[in-house]
Amino acid sequence: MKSLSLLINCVIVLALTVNHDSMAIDNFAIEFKGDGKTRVIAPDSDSLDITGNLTMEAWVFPTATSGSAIIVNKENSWECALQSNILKAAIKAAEWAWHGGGEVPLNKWTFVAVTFDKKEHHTFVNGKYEASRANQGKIQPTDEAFHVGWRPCCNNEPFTGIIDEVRISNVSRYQKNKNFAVPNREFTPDGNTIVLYHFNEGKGQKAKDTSKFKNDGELDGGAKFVKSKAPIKFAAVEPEDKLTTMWAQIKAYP
Ligand SMILES: [Ca+2]
Ligand SMILES: [Ca+2]
Repeated sequence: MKSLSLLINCVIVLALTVNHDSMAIDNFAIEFKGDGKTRVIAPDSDSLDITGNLTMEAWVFPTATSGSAIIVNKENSWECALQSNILKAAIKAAEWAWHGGGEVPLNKWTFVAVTFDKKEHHTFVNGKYEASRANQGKIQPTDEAFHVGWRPCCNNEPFTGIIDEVRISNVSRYQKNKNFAVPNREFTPDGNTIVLYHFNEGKGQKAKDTSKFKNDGELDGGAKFVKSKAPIKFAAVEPEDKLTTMWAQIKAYP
């Protein structure tokens, strides 16, 4: 009996291993044409009405310089963009104006982050602290939709290039004057994650939000999935992951 159960275990483990390999999903991202139509859009929601601490992050691969190329936008509330290749943000607290710092080159993958702590907003490029701007108070919430690569204002300030791994959080994840290690894996959602798009669907029109708030996006105006070469591995296997759970069950098998 013991050798039989051992054999069964081996077969199950082999099956899981094969299954896991065949799941070898490709990494995808979204390509934006910069034509004023291409966007990812998610409807307004209570969770998107962030009024306190905030972090906006993404991997970006711009292919053209423009006066303003939106990365993420919640109009009249918070947004960040590349303006002549410089990372900037506008957050509607004491002021609604573009400020920032940190150069983002064309045709390279760069990790950009903006944080707000109700006193200032801060920009970070590839984990390096770049600039701060005083902007006291709470952020004004709006009923506007959430967008990637586009804004419903100002000739849309469209992004040209590829964007991957968009995360919006209601916490300030990085601090003024402090650098941090560039993430080498996809993020996993935590309690402060409001939006997390891996964009790994690869086809169709839906961008699934892996946060608990389900701010799913829709690809619109010709936005399309393309293979991503952003230098990140897939998210670490989470404890609640099915494979891990099954593995624990197998190990518990007498
Ligand atoms: Ca709202
Ligand atoms: Ca991706």
